[in-house]
Amino acid sequence: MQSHWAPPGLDSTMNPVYPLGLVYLGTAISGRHTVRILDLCMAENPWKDLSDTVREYEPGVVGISIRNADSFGYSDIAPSDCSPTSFCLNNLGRTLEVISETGFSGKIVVGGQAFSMFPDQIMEHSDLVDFGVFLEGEHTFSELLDNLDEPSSVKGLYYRSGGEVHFTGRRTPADLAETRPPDRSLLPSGSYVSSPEGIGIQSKRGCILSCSYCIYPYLSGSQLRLREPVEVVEEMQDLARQNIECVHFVDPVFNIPQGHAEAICRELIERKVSIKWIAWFHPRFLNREFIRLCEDAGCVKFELSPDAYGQAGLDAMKKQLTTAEIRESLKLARNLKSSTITYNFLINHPGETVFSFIRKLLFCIRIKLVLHRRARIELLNHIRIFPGTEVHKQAIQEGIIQSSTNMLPVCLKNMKPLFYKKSKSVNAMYTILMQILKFKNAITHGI
Ligand code: B12
Ligand code: SF4
Repeated sequence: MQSHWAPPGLDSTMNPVYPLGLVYLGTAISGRHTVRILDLCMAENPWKDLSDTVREYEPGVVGISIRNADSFGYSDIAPSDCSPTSFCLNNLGRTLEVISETGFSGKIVVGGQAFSMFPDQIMEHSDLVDFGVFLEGEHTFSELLDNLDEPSSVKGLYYRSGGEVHFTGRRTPADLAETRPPDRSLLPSGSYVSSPEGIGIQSKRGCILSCSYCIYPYLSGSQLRLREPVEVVEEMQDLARQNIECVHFVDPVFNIPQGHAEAICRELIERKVSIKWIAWFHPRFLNREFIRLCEDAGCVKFELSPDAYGQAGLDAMKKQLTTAEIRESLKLARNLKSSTITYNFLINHPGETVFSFIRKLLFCIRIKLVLHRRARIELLNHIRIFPGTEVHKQAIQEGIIQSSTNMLPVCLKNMKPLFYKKSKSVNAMYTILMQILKFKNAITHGI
């Protein structure tokens, strides 16, 4: 089950996304077990739906996917203390309560990215959680179902024994060739088609880069595990047959390795698959021919995350990117036929100075002047500090947080200090910028 995580419609970050991880998980156990997937993010009345489903279906095991730590964006701008932010621990508490009230007597298993980022805290939160699956779930969950009475033999698992939580140790990430492609009939994509984020599809797991703030290599490994391009395209072809218009590659970076991305594009073109797609790209590996190939294969949005503009910031965050390469990406983007490009930049990151902040703003203006509506810029994001990243260690050394700081808060007050904001001068400039934007907004909306 995908845990309910936010009041629907109250926050722009809440566009529902197809729970691909759950579908992979269901696929891994289907055939040997009866599977039913419930996405509480799509429910009008989530707690009632949960209660009704458990009563009706009487499962032996309930699996809860905890994807997001909270519903907050990466910026600390908008929310006031009464904004509708929700926190995964609060939602988990309510979820467990509702399940208990049905008289459920089976086992409860949690997993998902937020669980893997905060396993100890989540296990300690409530002893109603029997097991926690760390990182990828296909093999661990599957083995657990066969060994519910002997969990210590299952790698990658948190379990309880003698009143304490134990961890069986990390499991080596599986070869994707050993992982069955997602059987989407377990959760038809139909209700998600209106999501602007498209339906998720995965062509690889892992990222070989190690940007200092990023949690992806921790979550999906720092070695690449690739799916066969033909298999990926067959999945896209199936989705196209079901009238899915747009898919979103959930890969950390689509164009590393470039040959794999090219093979997918060529296969899509050869089979004349009519489906639009979105992906994240690394600017270093873009060139004119590759961009054309992607567009011909259906790419409608190129997402770039240069994050910094200026070499000191790029190096401080280990971006493996140069300012010249970012500028080059803009030149290349002039040739986009019909697709759009998104530039994501962070603010007040390691290595940021007032000078780099101003340069970044000017570059963003330049992007808009050159590309107009074909470009979208995400500029107001701060680094959210997550354990398991280099920035977490750096922030402790720099006194931004303490090693004892609780990184999984349950209220906004405790959440606000968890963003990396070192330079006071940049912060002051950022505040001025926010005031200008608010003023501009007020004028535009006549308030
Ligand atoms: C792609 C992606 C997106 C895309 C989704 C596109 C789409 N159409 O699917 C977009 C851009 C829309 C997006 C949005 C957001 N995202 Co996002 N996203 C990702 C990304 C890169 C991949 C997710 C994915 O699909 N993985 C592939 C599937 C197959 O793997 P999986 O979900 O991890 O599932 C496996 C395991 O987790 C486990 N598992 C999962 N559930 C369960 C349940 C049980 C019971 C068990 C046993 C195991 C298990 O088994 C699965 C199979 O191995 C991850 C980063 C990452 N590397 O994981 C961030 C990530 C999941 N996102 C994150 C966040 C925060 C968000 C947003 C809240 C951002 C925002 N403020 O707007 C929104 C929320 C959207 C929503 N409604 O939930 C965080 C979540 C954790 C956290 N920090 O809170 C991550 C980890 C990134 C980060 N920087 O921290 N996201
Ligand atoms: S930010 Fe992107 S390129 Fe850098 S480590 Fe994370 S996923 Fe990889």
